[in-house]
Amino acid sequence: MKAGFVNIFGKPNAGKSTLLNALMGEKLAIVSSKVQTTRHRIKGIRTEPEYQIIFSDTPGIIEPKYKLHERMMQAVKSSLEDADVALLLVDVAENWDEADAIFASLRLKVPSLLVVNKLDKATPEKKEACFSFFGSKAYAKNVLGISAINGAGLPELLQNILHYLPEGEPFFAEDELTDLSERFFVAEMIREKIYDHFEDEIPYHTTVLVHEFKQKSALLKIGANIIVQRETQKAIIIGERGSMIKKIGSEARKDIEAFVGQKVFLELFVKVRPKWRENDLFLKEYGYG
Ligand SMILES: Nc1nc2c(ncn2[C@@H]2O[C@H](COP(=O)(O)OP(=O)(O)OP(=O)(O)O)[C@@H](O)[C@H]2O)c(=O)[nH]1
Ligand SMILES: [Mg+2]
Repeated sequence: MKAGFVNIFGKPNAGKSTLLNALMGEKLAIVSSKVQTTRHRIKGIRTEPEYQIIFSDTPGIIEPKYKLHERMMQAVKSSLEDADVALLLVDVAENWDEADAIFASLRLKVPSLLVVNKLDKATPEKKEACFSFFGSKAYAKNVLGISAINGAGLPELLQNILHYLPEGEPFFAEDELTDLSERFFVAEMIREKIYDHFEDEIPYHTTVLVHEFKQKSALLKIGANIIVQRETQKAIIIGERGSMIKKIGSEARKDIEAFVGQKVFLELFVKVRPKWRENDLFLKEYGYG
């Protein structure tokens, strides 16, 4: 039996969450076309007869600008500490030198695989150039190409991971999929809709906290607060006569119902908490502990 932690690192938007979901065959992590979507370490546990891999999605690596960012980078740090195998993910279309500088700075001591993503939209020449750029880097045992969005290259990636995965007994029961709560995933599904529908600073000034999660006969009642920093942002999220919050609520409710497998009554509120991203108490309350 092989068992271990395989942690995914990369710049924002490289496709780390998309890759976690593809490796799990299940949507655990939210995805968006905007940078800095993931804020926590998200574990996905895959148990097969011959192995157990605990994959971790992590926030995109950035230079912290406020306390929320610092917490996000702590999630990256914790994932650096317990990795058995590291996946260094790069978008074939991003700036390779920047990615290289970040990967080199991680000073990984565990076997690391350089994974080039989004090959579905790269020319063969671009792909070759990227492979030869990263092929000469000392931190990578191997360079592999994938498309996380359509699954191309994933069987080979898994083969490579298993090659470097240590022997050992499983860490989790075989029916465990993750270590995070249903409440966490519900909050994330709501947050994903905010990334989908709002531009500029809104997604970055927002967080979501589930405060009620109760079975009421045939219905699961969920209450959640959408936290913003300013009154103007609250007005934008609510929209004209409540149109935007209604849209977010009904889209999120559909995802949540599919996730919990039952009918959900979802109630959303918007709360203004000035500078919550800089406030230790708020950050703790909102799950950025
Ligand atoms: N064309 C293409 N797009 C992809 C692929 N993988 C991911 N994407 C897109 O890239 C964008 C970012 O994907 P995410 O999975 O959210 O990226 P991430 O690395 O988790 O980003 P952060 O959480 O912000 O660090 C989304 O629009 C994805 O649909 C791929 O293989 N091909
Ligand atoms: Mg992500």
